[in-house]
Amino acid sequence: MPRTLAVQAPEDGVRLITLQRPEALNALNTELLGELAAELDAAERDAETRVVVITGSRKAFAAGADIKEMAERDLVGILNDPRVAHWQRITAFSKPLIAAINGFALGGGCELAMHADILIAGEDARFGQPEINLGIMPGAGGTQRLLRAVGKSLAMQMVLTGEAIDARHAQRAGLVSEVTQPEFTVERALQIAKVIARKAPLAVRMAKEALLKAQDTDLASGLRFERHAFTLLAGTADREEGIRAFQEKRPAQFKGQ
Ligand code: DAK
Repeated sequence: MPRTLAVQAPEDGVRLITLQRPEALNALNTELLGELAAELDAAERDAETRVVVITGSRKAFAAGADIKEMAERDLVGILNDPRVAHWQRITAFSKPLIAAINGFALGGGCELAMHADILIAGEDARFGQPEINLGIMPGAGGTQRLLRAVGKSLAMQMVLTGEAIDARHAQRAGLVSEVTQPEFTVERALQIAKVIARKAPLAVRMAKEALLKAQDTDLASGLRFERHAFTLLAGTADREEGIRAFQEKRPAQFKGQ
C-alpha cells in the first residue's frame, strides 16, 4: 500500500491517483515519486485501467521537489539520484493521463502536471517554475515541455523570474485546456477520462503517440508516423466494431483488439 498516495480501484476504466503529503503541500520526495512510478506501472499493466487521473489537494497539486530532501544531497547524491529513474518511469506511461490541478503546481509539481496529456485546472491553480529562486533550474522536463506548451516568451519569463501564472493565464497560453471551479476540477477530469475510457484502446494509444510525436518531430516524419498508425488500426477488430456499431445505430463495444 502506498503511503503518499491514495489510489482508487478503476471505475468505468478510470483510475484516480491522489497525491497525499499534506504536511509538505505534496512536495515530491523520493518515496512519493517511487510510489507514483509504481502505481503508473501497475496501471499500465492493468487491462481494466484505460485512463489515469492524477490530482493533489485543494491547496496544492504539488509544491515541487521536496526542498528538505534536496538540502541533504551533494553532487554525488545528485548524480546517483533515484528520482531520475522514477521520473523516467512516469514519462514512459503510455495510457492517457489527465491531471486535475488545484492550488500550487510549482517546480516539479508543474513538471508533473505537464506530464499529463490533458490538464484541467481549478480557478485557484497557480503554475510556476520557481527553481531559479533556489539557484537551480527545472530538471524534470520543465524547460522543454513548458516552452512547447506556452511558447518561448512566457516560458522564459516563468523560468527566469520564477514567477507563477494563474489558471486563466495558463489556459490562454495553452498549458491547460479547461478551467473549472476548484470543487469540480476532479469531477470534470473524471468525466473526460470516462469518455476516453469508452473509446477503442488501441486507437487511443496510437492517437496519443502521434500527437506527442507532433511536439518533437518535423512535419514529414510526423505525417509518416500518422499514416503508419492509421494503417495499423485498419486491421483491428475494434475498427470493424466501430463501423458496424455506427451502421447498426448502437454504441460500440470496444475490446482493445
Ligand atoms: N519541499 C518541502 N516542503 C515544502 C515544499 C517543498 N517544495 N513546499 C512547501 N513545503 C512545506 C513547508 O515547508 C511547510 O512545512 P513546515 O515548514 O510548516 O513544516 C508546509 O509545506 C506548508 O508550506 P508553507 O507554510 O510555505 O505554505 P504557504 O501557503 O505559506 O506557501 C508555497 C506555499 C507553495 C508558496 C511555499 O510553500 C513555497 O514557496 N514552496 C516551495 C516551492 C518551490 O520552490 N518549489 C520548487 C522546488 S525545486 C529533479 C527533477 C525535478 C526537480 C528536482 C530534481 N531530478 C530529475 C533529479 C525539481 C525541483 C523543484 O521542484
